[in-house]
Amino acid sequence: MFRSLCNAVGGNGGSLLAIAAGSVVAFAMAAPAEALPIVIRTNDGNGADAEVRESESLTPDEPSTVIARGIHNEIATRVFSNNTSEIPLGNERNSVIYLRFDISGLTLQDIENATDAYVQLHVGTTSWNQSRSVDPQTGVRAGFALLGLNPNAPGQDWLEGNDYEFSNHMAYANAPGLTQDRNAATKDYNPNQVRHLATVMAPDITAGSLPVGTAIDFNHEITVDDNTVISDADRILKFLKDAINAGNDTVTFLIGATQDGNPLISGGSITNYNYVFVPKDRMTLPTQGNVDLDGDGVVAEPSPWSGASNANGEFSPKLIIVPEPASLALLGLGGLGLLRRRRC
Ligand SMILES: [Ca+2]
Ligand SMILES: [Ca+2]
Ligand SMILES: [Ca+2]
Repeated sequence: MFRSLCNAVGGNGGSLLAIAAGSVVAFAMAAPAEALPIVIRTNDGNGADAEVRESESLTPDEPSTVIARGIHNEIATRVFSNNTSEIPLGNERNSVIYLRFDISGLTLQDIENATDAYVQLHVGTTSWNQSRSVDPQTGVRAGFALLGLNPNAPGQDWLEGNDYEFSNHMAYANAPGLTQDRNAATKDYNPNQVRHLATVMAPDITAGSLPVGTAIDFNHEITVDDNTVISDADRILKFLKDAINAGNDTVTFLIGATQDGNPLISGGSITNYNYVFVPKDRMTLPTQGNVDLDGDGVVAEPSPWSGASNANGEFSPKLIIVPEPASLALLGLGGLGLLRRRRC
C-alpha cells in the first residue's frame, strides 16, 4: 500500500499532466506482477530540497541579509526579480533549485536493469498560465535545465536549513557546483563540477493555469537499438552509475531557468516570473479554482489536486528509475529482495 501511495501521483514517462491517483492504484492491483518504478523522494533518507538566489549572494562575512531557503514551502527558479533594492546585482534574481536524493539503496544492477530515469517536480503555484510558458511578445519559450553535481565534486553534504548566519545552511554563496560572481545576470554553473543532464521546455496551456500539482518530468530522451547499453547512453542513468561507482550515498541535482535574463531578448513575462514547485517541506498544496483539464479552451473542470496533502511526499521532488520489461519477469519469479529495499 505504501508503494502505491508513493507512485500514486506522477507523470507517465514524460507526460506533463499527472495521472489520477485512483487509476494507478487500480492498475497496480489488476497486475500485481508488474514491477513499479523505483521512486526516491527528497523526503527519503538523507534527501533535501532548497532554493538559492544569487541576488542574496553576500559573502559569509556579511550574512545579515542572506536568507537560506532550505525549509521554505516552495522551491523556485527565476531570472528577474523586478526588485529595485537589488540594483547592485543587475536588478535580477537568478535562483536555482537544489535537490538531493538518497541512493544508498540503489545498486549497479538497478541501473543495468533500467530503461530510463528522470527527475520529477510538481507545480506549486496556481498562476502558471500560457504567457508564463511562452512570452507573448517575443515568442520565446521558458525552459529549465537539469544538471548533476559531479560525484567527485565537493559539497555533496550541503545543509538544508533557514539559518545561514549561524549554522552555514546553504545559500547561493556556499552552494556546490557554482562559481559565484555576484552578478545575477549571469548563470554560474561550474563546468568542472556539474554536468548537463536534460532540458525541459515549459508546457503549452490551452486556457487558464496549469493545475497545481501537475508533474513535470526532467528526462533525457534517447533512442537506442537492441545492442546498445542503455545505461551508458542515458545521461541520467550514467550519472547515477558514476555516483554509485564513486561510493556516494546521495546525488545532487540543480534545476535552473534557461531563458535569458534580459527582457528585451526573452520578453517580460518569462523573465519576471517565479517558476514555483513543491518541496518536501510543503504539507498541503495551494487551493485552486477550475482549470482546463480536457484542453477544449474552456476553464470548467475542477483542479484535480487543489489543496491536496503532501504529508506522505506525494508531490515532493522525485528521482524515478524505470525497470526494463525483462526485469519485470525476474520480479515475478522471486524478486522480493528487490522489492524489499524499495524506498517507496
Ligand atoms: Ca527543503
Ligand atoms: Ca552570476
Ligand atoms: Ca475544459
